[in-house]
Amino acid sequence: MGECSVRPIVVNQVGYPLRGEKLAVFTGGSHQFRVVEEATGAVVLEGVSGPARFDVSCGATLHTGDFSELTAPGRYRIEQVDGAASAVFSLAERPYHELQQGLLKAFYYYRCGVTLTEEFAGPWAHQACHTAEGRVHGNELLVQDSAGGWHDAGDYGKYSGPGAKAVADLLLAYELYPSSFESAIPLPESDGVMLDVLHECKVELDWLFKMFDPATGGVFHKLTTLKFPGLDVMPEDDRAELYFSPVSAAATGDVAAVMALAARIYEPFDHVYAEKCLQAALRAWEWLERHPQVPGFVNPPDIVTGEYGDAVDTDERYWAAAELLRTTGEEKYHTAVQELAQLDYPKYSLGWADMGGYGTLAYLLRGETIADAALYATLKEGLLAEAARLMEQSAADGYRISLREEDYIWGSNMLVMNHALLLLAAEHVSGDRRYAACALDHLHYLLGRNVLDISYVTGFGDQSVRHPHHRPSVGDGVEAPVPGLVAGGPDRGLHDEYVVEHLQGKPAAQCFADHELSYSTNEVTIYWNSPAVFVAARFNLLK
Ligand code: G3I
Ligand code: 9MR
Ligand code: ZN
Repeated sequence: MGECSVRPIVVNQVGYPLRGEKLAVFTGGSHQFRVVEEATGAVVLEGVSGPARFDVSCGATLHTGDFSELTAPGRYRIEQVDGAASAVFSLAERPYHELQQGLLKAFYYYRCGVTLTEEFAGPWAHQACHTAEGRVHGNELLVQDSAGGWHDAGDYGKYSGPGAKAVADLLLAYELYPSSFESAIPLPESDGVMLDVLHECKVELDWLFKMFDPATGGVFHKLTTLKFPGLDVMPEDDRAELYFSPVSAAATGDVAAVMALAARIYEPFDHVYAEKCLQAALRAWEWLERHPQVPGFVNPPDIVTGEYGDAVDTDERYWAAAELLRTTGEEKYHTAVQELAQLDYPKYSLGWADMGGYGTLAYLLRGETIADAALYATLKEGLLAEAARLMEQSAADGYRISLREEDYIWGSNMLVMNHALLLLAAEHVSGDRRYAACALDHLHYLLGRNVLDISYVTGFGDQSVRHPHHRPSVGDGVEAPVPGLVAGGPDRGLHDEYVVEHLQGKPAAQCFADHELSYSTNEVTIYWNSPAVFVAARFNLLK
């Protein structure tokens, strides 16, 4: 495959709930359309799409057709007289249930250090990987246990900050929508007592404990080999030496925050574990206090794996303070939040570099009655203003999402899902359901209602990503990619050789290639999956 082209009729390929708005987007000249039952070819609805307009990000003239009137469960496609047809999609009760399960199961496939057994991984089973101890870079006589956690992405690096973002999204999803997580995935740990989402997050938290520098209490930025292995190397065959990169303030702040969050979430199930998380959070916080000003992380010269450089660490400190406040109730963290909130950095952004949004959410979710009234009001207004901006941008967009042309960056699908998460947070604090409707439009985009007619989630949708830049999917000899993985999506910066050669001059939203060589558009990561789990959890119960 590789290059993807503009398609005449696009829908959410997974489908739509029986009730509520159902829209398809058209690029052809004709405005007449009909909905056809897949099995019988029977026309079940005829309609006319609205006025056409040109969309700059997509480089196409678009119009929207409404088929909300159709409410009978089934499998359908949309057709036009000139022969154009959409992907097949379902109308069903709870159409996003399996999707949510699959997006969460993806984290099992990302597990490192354990055998993925056939019982749980099917054809994607593989041997345990990366079980060796890691060397502390710069102090190479020091070696320590480094096993476990999740691989970051299509590469096998493990990075503290991105890992913390992924866990935070999953724990917040559980906190806001616990009943969406009731069915077992299942996982090897499924026990009917603690939900699988919490079992899965424990995998990463257990590894994050190992990322502490025993000497200082700071958190190592990452654990990787010196360079990336070849694209077809299976995880268990990647046996190069593993190195802990130096401690960074960003990683230490992120881990302080996520450990404080975890301490709260796990307390009802396992007091000892919750206490261990809290002690880790306190350790990391103390490091931050002792290091008020430190330069941002840069890769040591001999390490060329993902850098995740982040020069600004006030947002991570703010998030850590807000989570510690929420978990312990101690006044000193309230003072820290109040001070850090005065500084200038994005307060409604959800990472991986700009984590301030999580601090804001922690403060707002803690509750109004115990908050500093002025700060609470400022942050709530700010959140709703940002949500309003996203709604406005979405209303002006041909596919109803909030990305501006310049937002089609490396990992643009993370922005799509982060924005949806933020809209849902706005719904949560305001009770206004219009934010959720806009968030759902973002899910429709991810699952195929986009200019390329592609579902960016492997294994979900009639025309989903088939060739992700994901080493196990390339190396395992199985035709289908590992399922449930969210691809990065269009990146107008054309950041790899494949897209430089094939996509010159394309409009922003078309700068995507379903090709295994395109690491800047078609890689997958844990922190692109995690906000998608949050969004799917909100809509899992829709009928
Ligand atoms: O923020 C700027 C924005 O202001 C500017 O307008 C825009 C123009 O290109 O760039 C934005 O920065 C981009 C940044 O991501 C935003 O998050 C950079 O161009 C872009 O190069 C950078 O890409 C990161 C990429 O690593 C390269 O460093 C991705 O976010 C990040 O997700 C990705 O992470 C990799 C890891 O290194 C290794 N593991 C896989 C993972 C996913 O590909
Ligand atoms: O394969 C690597 C991918 O997993 C990383 O996310 C990406 C980050 O920059 O880098 C990829 O490796 C490429 C390297 O950066 C440049 N040379 C080609 C490599 C891919 O084959
Ligand atoms: Zn591994």
